[in-house]
Amino acid sequence: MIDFYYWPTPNGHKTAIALEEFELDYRVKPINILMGDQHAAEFIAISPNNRVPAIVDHDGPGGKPHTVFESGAIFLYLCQKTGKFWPTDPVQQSVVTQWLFFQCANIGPMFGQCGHFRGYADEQVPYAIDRYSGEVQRLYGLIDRELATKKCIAGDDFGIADMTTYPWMIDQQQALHGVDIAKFPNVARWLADMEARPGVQRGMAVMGNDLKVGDPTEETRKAFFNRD
Ligand SMILES: N[C@@H](CCC(=O)N[C@@H](CS)C(=O)NCC(=O)O)C(=O)O
Repeated sequence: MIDFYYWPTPNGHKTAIALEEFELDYRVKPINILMGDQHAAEFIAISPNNRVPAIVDHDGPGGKPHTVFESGAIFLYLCQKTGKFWPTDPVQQSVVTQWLFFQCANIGPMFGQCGHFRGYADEQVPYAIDRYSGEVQRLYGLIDRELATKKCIAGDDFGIADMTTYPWMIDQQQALHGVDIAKFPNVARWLADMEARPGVQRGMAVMGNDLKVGDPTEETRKAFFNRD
């Protein structure tokens, strides 16, 4: 059994999709990041960077519990644990790893900052909005070019690069990031393929798609934006 420390954000969704696609038994431990749960000492003991997602695998290596934070590390751990979505060919392993790291190091941080400055920041900062919106457009263009010749991000087979990237590009995120999907037809085709997968649908439905459960106070809001 895996304890899954989760909130319905893109990084949370992608890991929920993985747990479904890998067909693993898990139970959800909600961490309401808008109410400050990520700053609780018990959670920091599991996720030192006070971010979701994190997992505790009670059937870890050697039969002992094992904790993993950082979504990319969680994905590699699940591949190693199960052998699923992990190609046997070392070249393809390297390709998959590149696109996994690409998502964690580029799509996540840039899209995240774009969403912050466009949708959540208290003040409008035109330089930041332009900077991150431009990066999002560039990254959409990059993925659109890749998907012109491949069915999925790391090749023709669905895999962890698709699971990690998909929740960052759903309609709700496109609206937040100011993306016109008509400009990226290969991404649009791939999104439709992802949406058709039952594992993706189940992962996205784990806690729905609403970040806001409870009423954040000024104090929890400050904690969320790290101004405390
Ligand atoms: N590099 C981390 C990023 C995780 C992350 O940024 N999680 C966000 C939700 S998508 C979070 O927990 N935010 C809480 C906060 O900012 O206080 C990963 O890939 O796991």
